[in-house]
Amino acid sequence: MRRCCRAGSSWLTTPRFITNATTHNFHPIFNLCFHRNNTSSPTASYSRRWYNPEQSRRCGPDTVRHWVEGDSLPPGPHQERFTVVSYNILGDRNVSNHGDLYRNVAPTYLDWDHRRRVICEELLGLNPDIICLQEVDKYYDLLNILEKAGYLGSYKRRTGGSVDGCAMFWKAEKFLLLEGESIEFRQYGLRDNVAQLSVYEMREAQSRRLVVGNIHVLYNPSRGDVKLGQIRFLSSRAHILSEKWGHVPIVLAGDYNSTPQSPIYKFLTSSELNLMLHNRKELSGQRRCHPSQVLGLRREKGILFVPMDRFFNSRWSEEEMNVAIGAPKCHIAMHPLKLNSSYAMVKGSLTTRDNGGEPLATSYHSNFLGTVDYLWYSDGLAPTKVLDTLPINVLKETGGLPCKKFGSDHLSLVSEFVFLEVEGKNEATEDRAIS
Ligand code: KL2
Repeated sequence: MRRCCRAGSSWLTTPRFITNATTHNFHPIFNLCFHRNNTSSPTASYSRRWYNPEQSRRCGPDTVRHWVEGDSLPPGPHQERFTVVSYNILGDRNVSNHGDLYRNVAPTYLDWDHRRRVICEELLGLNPDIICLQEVDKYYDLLNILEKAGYLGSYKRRTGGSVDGCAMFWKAEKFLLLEGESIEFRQYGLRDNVAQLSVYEMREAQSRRLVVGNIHVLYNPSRGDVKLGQIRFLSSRAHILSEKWGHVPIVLAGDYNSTPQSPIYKFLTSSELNLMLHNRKELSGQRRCHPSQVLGLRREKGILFVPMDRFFNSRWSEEEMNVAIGAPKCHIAMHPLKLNSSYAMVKGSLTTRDNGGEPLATSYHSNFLGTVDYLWYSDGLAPTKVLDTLPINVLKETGGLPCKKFGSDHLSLVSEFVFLEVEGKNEATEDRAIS
């Protein structure tokens, strides 16, 4: 099956509704092309769009995003599905604090009123069941709009001087909030970042419960120890909530400020990391994502010296080890979850993904072009489709985000998940846990 819809100029204001024959549901799809997963050969529609300079001149870069379906699922009814968005929407305050990152962006595209409209139109067009946002500093602006579309919301502001935080919204008719908690990492000596955790129950299938986490990990590229500590702590809290509510599956959304090539990514996927094998200043991979490096305009500096650099900088202080691992005299950081990344598991076009299947870029501004956003999920769930990101060349043509169609310097990540039958697991017990 392959369906494509051409984006009209009014793609955001007039969502299209396309039947998804696999699920027998109607999914509102805007500015999207729908096709089956095919990693080896990008579809004709990709190349037709891509190599048409006329079109590019008339309409600007072709910023159409495509739904990609996952491979076949294990046997089961697969009835209970839900969609999750993770989106760093770029705080209004951060636009002014880091103006040099957006010097290529027209001032109108940086204006909050414009960005709020574009971001909300995108979210409403996607019509997701759960929305996890980061860098939210105008929560009530968003709540006002999303409430009218049937969402409830929760917000956790960062500690310290920052005015932004994390926000979660969920469709009230689809999910009941059983329990919500927020994490202030400052309480554990892990800086001023915050995270949220919510436990939901599907209203139409009360045996289906779900833990959803939302985090904006510390930015500082040199402080991989703190990033590890924050991620470890979030996983551990998510695990506790999952056990408490009947061993329920978990989705962890967010901006992890770490790239797919980084040791921190490895930590997330393999649940452990031997810190002695890594330069503590290179745990996040952020330093290798300057647009000029990624676009091949500049040769990577000091590439010959990387091994020596790694050797000399790999010494960790006891305090840094403690921050990363949370236990003294131990070199292995661990977290209790078995996680997969939904984009890595639903392969997209070769033009949008790296060798591991992760997007080539989820964020683009003057100092960064790469991937830091993820939708992680645990056993008991499978991603059935994702909204593909954009090819690097298309992002390059925008000159930098935000742009006319995208209201942030990040792209939204969107995945549909299905509950899987796991024997004796994720079936909530008769008597609910008491919160
Ligand atoms: O990388 V981000 O953008 O997830 O998109 O998270 C942080 C950065 C966000 C919140 O701290 O502000 C951005 N250079 C570039 N960007 C920065 C810097 C910086 N020095 N400090 C914060 N941010």
